[in-house]
Amino acid sequence: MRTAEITRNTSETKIKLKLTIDGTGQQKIVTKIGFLDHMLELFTRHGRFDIALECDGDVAVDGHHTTEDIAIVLGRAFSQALGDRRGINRYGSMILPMDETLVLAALDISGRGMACLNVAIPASQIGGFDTELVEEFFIAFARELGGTIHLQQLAGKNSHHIVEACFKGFGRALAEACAINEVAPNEIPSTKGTIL
Ligand SMILES: [Mn+2]
Repeated sequence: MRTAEITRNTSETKIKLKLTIDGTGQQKIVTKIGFLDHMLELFTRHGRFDIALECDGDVAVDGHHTTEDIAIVLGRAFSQALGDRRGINRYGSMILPMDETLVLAALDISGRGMACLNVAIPASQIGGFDTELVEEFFIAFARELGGTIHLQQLAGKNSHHIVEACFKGFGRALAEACAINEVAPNEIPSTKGTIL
């Protein structure tokens, strides 16, 4: 079972997370930020992970610490649950349409943490959530996972759709990258012999 359980407490956020990579999309997510709950629920459902996540953060300040710290804990949990990366596909991608929006999500679980976003979100806030935190989320996730995340907006105008397409597409791409490659289930997918 590829699972991880993490508790992380700082003066800014207190987070409890339970992750199962090979799940069915079950979720219990409470972040105190409605729009972030919505995005993480989509990510969980479309990646078919099981995630129980509770965050008690300083949302009276703003959503920054909560968003970034949740991404840290999620990225770390996926990294832990994947272990030495043996047998995984390593790469995953999805071109995700949502109405007028189209977003390309591509991922390489390479050992190198990096997020490249080319996404123009017209609104600065969605339901009180600062949209500049989208990039912060993926940067923190990529760093902790040890992987390269690309999100390229190919079309789209509606801010809610654009962000939602990023989270859904990333969920699908991550599920594919984490999945076991049936052709080479015992190989570490790197010419270097190690990914970590
Ligand atoms: Mn929505």
